[in-house]
This record gives sequence, structure tokens and C-alpha cells, in this order.
Amino acid sequence: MTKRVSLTQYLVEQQREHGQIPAQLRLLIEVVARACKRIAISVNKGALGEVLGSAGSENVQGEVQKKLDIISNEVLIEANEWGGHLAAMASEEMDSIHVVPNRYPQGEYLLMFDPLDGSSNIDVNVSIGTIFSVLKKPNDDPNVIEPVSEADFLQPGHQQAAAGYCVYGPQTTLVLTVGHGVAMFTLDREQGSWVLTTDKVEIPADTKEFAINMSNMRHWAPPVSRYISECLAGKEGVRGKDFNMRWVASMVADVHRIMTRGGIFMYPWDKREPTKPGKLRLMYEANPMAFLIEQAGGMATNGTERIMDLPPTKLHERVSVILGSKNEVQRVTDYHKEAATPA
Ligand code: P6P
Repeated sequence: MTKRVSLTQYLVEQQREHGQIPAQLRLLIEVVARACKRIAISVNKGALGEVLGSAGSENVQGEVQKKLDIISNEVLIEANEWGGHLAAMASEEMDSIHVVPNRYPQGEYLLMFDPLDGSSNIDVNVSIGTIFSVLKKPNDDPNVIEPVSEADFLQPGHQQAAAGYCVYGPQTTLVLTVGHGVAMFTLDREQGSWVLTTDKVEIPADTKEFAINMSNMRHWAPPVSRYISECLAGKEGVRGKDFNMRWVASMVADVHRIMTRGGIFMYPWDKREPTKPGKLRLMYEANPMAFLIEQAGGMATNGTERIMDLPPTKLHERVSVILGSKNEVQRVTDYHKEAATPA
């Protein structure tokens, strides 16, 4: 029986190996991990817990909120308010930021999350997940007390101090980076603890598996159509190999597959909403996933630029997402650049 390493031990050993993980950041990660355990309990109850179905409200994205969206959001807010590690939080489910109430001390970190991504899959029992991203307050000079504002969150993804997701599937798995590689922890339900099950996630540079919603094919830009057509042509085509397709329509599930066995995930711009760069959100979906993907040796762009270099302009900003095995992402990015280069 191999020795089981807990999340706490992993963080302590990361600190020993790579230097200080500030105490507030370690506490933040432990608190978020504990909140994900509580969300898993609600998710796993399903119909028995009266948590399925619509909450009868809409979020800032104009999407119908599921009961579990709201439950998960409240679990994360309540778990993180009191610890003194955070100044404020932002969520897909909240119009504006949630500042830590005055009755608690404020810390130096900012936490953003999509509390339950893929919620259209909740009622049909398909894997869903929580995505989170951690930034430091920009002006963390203890002598300068400035009220935290939405502008403090608008930092490019390469500023992230940590990122992760929890996938609620056949197993409940927490995937985390603090900037020194990616680790996976599986929830031991008997003990209620996170156990390290993969300590150095590596994404293969090549793949034969793509993930995209094919029903949008007629709306894609030419570089995306070119790439997917070549994949569909298989070994008789220019790629010289057959491809497989997967689309769970739950970003956490699709990205977890890529973290586990490689692949390319694409939610590109399409002409259904030409003024919007894409469907997915930069701050609490694309940036944390891009951080994890890059830390595992993959690549993440919006078609032309590195996602983690994009300068955010608003909290709920959307972005086009191409991420995964780096040689495939590079190819799609090259096709976009070729298309943008005047003949
Ligand atoms: P579509 C879920 O609603 C989500 O935000 C991502 O998790 C997922 O990748 C995407 O939307 C699915 O979108 O248009 O295929 O339903």
C-alpha cells in the first residue's frame, strides 16, 4: 500500500521544495478544497437532496440559474469570508464583487470562481465542476488601506497565484497548481480527505482527440473550419492520422480528460454573436484552465494570443478558447495567424 499524501502534506512539501507558499494562500487553498467537498455532497445527493432543477432566476450572463449553482456559490462565499486570507471574491453567479464583510479581517488575496460549471448537465447526471482562480490584491502594501474594487481583479492570467478545479464525476477529483506543476487529489469519501493521486500531470504534446461543439460548424471562422476539416479527413488527409471526437459540454470534464490523456479543447469565436469574442469567461474559466494546462506542458490561446497575457477590461469578459496538447494548439494558432496575414 503506497503512503497516502494529504493535500496539507502536499502543500507543506511544495513549500519545502519551492519556497514559501504564503500562509494565507495555503489557508485559501485548504478552505476552497473543503468547500468543494461540501459541494460534492450536495451534487451527489441529486434528486434525493431536492437540489435539482431551476432556481427560477437568471445570472449576470442571462443564463437560467440551477438550484445547485446558487447552493455552490453560497458554500464558497460562506467558507471563504471569515478566514482573513481574502479581500474579496468574484463569481460567475454574481453581478459584482463580494467584499469580505467588515466583521472579518481582510487578507491579501482575491478569489474568483465558477461555482458549478456545466450546470446544464446537472439534471442529466453528467460530470460538472467548480473552477477557481487566485490573484493577489495589486496594492498589498499593509500601510496603504484602499478599499478593494472590481478594478483590482482585472489582472492578466499570468498574475495568478494559484488555480484549480474540482470535477464531480465517477470520482471527485481536485486538480491544483500553485505555479510549480499540477497535482491531482481524489476525495476519499470514507475519511472525507483529499489524497494525492497524481503529483506531476503532463499533457502529451500530440493528440488524436479533439473537443468542439460540432453543431456550430457553419458558424466558425475559416481557420477553425480548416483545422477540424483536416481532423475529419483522417489518415487519408493532410494530417495522415485518424482523429476521435469528444464533447461533454462541461468544460471541467473536457479539460480533465485532456489533463489526463491529452487532446485539444476548442470553444472559438463564431458568427452567431459576432461582437462577442467567445462564449467562455476569461477571469474564472479560461485563465485558471490556461494556467493548469500550461503548468502541465500544454498551450492555451484565444486563437492568436496566449490567454494568460490578455489584459482583462471587465469582470465577466468572454474569450475564445483553444487549449490542450501544445502541437495541436500551435497548429490552430498558426492557421489563425496565416488567415490574418494579408496575402
Ligand atoms: P455548449 C457550460 O455551460 C459551458 O460554459 C462550458 O462548461 C462548456 O464547455 C460549454 O459551456 C458548452 O457549451 O454551447 O456546447 O452547450
